[in-house]
Amino acid sequence: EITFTLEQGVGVITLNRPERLNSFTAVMHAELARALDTLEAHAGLRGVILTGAGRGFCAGQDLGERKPAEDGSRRDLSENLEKLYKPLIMRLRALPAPVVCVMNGVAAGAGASLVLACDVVFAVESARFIQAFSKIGLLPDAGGTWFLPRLVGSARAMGAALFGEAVSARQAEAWGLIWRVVPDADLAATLADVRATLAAGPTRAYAATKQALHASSGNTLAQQFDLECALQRELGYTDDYLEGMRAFAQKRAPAFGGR
Ligand code: LHQ
Repeated sequence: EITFTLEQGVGVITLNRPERLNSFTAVMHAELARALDTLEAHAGLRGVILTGAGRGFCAGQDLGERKPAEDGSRRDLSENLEKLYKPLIMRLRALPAPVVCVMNGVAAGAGASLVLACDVVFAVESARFIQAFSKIGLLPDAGGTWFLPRLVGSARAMGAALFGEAVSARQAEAWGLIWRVVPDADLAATLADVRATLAAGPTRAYAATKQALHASSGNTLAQQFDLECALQRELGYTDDYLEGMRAFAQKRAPAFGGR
């Protein structure tokens, strides 16, 4: 239910259940977990791209798999969240390389949370975000209540989460929920550009940047200085820093090897 390639250090995960807008099933979760095993074990990892097949990115949990019991019985929803969604989101956040979402269409429910867990998000102009949870009597999960207020502030987070109205890609960009909107026609080109950028990037610097920016929301300024010192010390010894400085002096583009 996904396709996964790993070339030149860049993993591309494509959610692939287009007829159900790539909504999550247990099978899809298992396949994503296997892809993450591979990505985590790859010493030369330089980036990951997440996208979807068809007109949607991800419509959240497959509601067919979680059918409300017609007989009125209730169920524990936390198990799925703890065993499937939490590891997925936490593992993507912890990867020592940027995870870039190239959002090809609508993201709803846990699908929206997945997008927000990515380090950088490009979205086609026709894409929308829907905090669909309240419409089925739930709260935003899969990290949604953590990501949303940090990205857009509590007023917008509350409005979006409580009322569940669609947020357009343009609005999401204006709010700072995503990095950039691209024309629908540029989807494939955006994916190719991101792939080339990640494959040729200063991978160690990217990893340190990701780590530091993620750590900042729980740190004081003094703690963040300590982290910057520790990480910059390491980067000062990398091949890529040497190459970056040489390229600057020689007025040419750097050729980073990711080391
Ligand atoms: C779907 C789905 C879907 C199955 C579209 N499932 N088939 C929840 C519970 C438990 C534990 C843990 O966490 C969670 C977290 C969650 O993610 S809760 C939120 C779940 N997601 C939603 O409530 C979103 C449901 N989908 C929608 O509201 C719409 O499909 C959106 C607004 C995403 C897109 O609308 P349209 O562009 O009009 O497409 P559509 O509704 O016609 O969908 C196309 C097909 O995909 C359709 O099937 P059909 O047989 O009629 O062609 C939908 O039934 C199916 N589909 N989402 N989540």
